[in-house]
Amino acid sequence: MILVNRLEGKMNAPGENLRIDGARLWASLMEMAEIGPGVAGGNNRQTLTDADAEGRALFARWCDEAGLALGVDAMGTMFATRAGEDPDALPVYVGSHLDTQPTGGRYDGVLGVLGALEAVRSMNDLGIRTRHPVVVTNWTNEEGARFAPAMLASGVFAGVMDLDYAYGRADLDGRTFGEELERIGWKGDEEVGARRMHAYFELHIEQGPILEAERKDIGVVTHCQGLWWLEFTLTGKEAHTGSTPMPLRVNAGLAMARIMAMVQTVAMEAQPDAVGGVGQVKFSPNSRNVLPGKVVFTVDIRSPDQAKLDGMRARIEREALAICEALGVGCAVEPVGHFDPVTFAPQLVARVRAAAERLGYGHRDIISGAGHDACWAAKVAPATMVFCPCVDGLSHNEAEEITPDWAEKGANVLFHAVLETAGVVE
Ligand code: HGY
Ligand code: MN
Ligand code: MN
Repeated sequence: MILVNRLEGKMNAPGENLRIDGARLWASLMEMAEIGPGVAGGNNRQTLTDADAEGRALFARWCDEAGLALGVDAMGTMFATRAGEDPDALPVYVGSHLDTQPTGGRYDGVLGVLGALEAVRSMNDLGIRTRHPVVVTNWTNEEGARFAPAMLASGVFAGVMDLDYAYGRADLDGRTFGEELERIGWKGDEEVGARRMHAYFELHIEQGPILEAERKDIGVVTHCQGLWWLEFTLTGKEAHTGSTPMPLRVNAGLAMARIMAMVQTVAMEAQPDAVGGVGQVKFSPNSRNVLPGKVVFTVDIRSPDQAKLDGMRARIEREALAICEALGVGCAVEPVGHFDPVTFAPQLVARVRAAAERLGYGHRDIISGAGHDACWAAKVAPATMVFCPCVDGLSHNEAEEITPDWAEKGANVLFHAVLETAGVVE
C-alpha cells in the first residue's frame, strides 16, 4: 500500500515512507564498475570504447528488465521510458553519464544513471503510477576526456553545438566521434533534441569536499559554475636539446610552462570562486632530446561569476600572447569548450530541498564546481541536481569513493523529487 500525502484531491509531495532499495542500487553500481576496470580500483570506461559499449549493453538489459522502452538518438544518448498515465504529458528526464575518465572513479556519472534506474525500479516495486512518463537517460560523452568538449551529446541536444561538429571531434589518435559511434553500434536513429522535457533531474557525487566536511548527506544544487576550455597550439622550432645554444632556441615547451604558471597566478588573484589549470599537454615530436616543434594543451578555467570567468579568459589570452612573443614562439588559441554559469530551476531546487527535509537528511545549498549534462538540459527545460558527498572530495581519480548510505540517501531524495514532479496518481 502506498501511503502518500493527499491534499484536496491533489497529490502533493510523496509520503515519508517511500524509499528506494539501497542494496539493489549498490549492487548495480558494483556490477557496472566491473566493466572497463582501471588499474587502481576505479574505471577506465571512456566514451565510445568497447568498454563503453559493454556498459551500455548492461544498462540496456537492466532497462529492458524494468519494462522500459529504449530509444537512442544520433549522438548515442540512451533514453529509457517508463510510461505515464497522461499520453499528452511531457516526460520527466532523470539521468547522467556512464562514460568515465581514463583514471576515473566508479560513481562519477554512474550514480546518476543507476540512481535514476533505481527510482524507476522502486516505482515498479511499489506499483506507483505517474501522470508524466519518466525517462532514464545516459548521455554520451559527458567527460570530454577522449573527445572535447565535455557534455557533448547534451550540448547537441540543447542546440548549442551541431551534429556535424560533434561527429568531427577527434581523439589524440585522430579517430573521430562519428566513426567511433558507428563502430560500437550505438548510433541511434532519433533526431538529437527532438525530445521535449517537462523537467530534468541529475543525481551526482559532489566531486568536492564541502558536504563531507560539513557532515551533510545532501547537496541542494542551486547553480553550476561556468567554464572555458582554451586549446593553445604553440609553434616552436624542433632542435637538438644538447647542441642548440640557449639563445638560439625557439622553445615552445618553455612557453607552455610559463603559460601554465601564469594561469595559476590569474586564478589565485581571482579568488574566491575561481579555478584554473591544465590537465592535458601534447608535445611533438615528444622525444627526450628534441625541443618540441609543437605543443598543444588545454587551459581549463571556471567561476560561478560571469564577469570573473570572462575576465580570466581575456587576461590569459593576452598574457599568453606576450609570453610567446618574447620567446619567438607561435601562439594560436581556440575555445574548445564553454558554458556560462548556470542557475537551476528554483521550483525544482525547492522540491529537492523539501525532499531532503521530509526524509530527515542533513542538507545545504551548493554550487557545482564540475560541469554536468544538467547544465545543457537547463537550456531546454527546468533542471536541477542532487549531490551526495564523496570521500575527501576526491573525483577524477580511481580512489573516488562514496558510502552505500550516501548513495541511498541521494537516490531517495531524487526519487521523491521526481515523483512529485511526475505526479503520482491512484
Ligand atoms: O569537466 C567537468 O566538469 C565534467 O567532469 N565533465
Ligand atoms: Mn560527471
Ligand atoms: Mn567527470
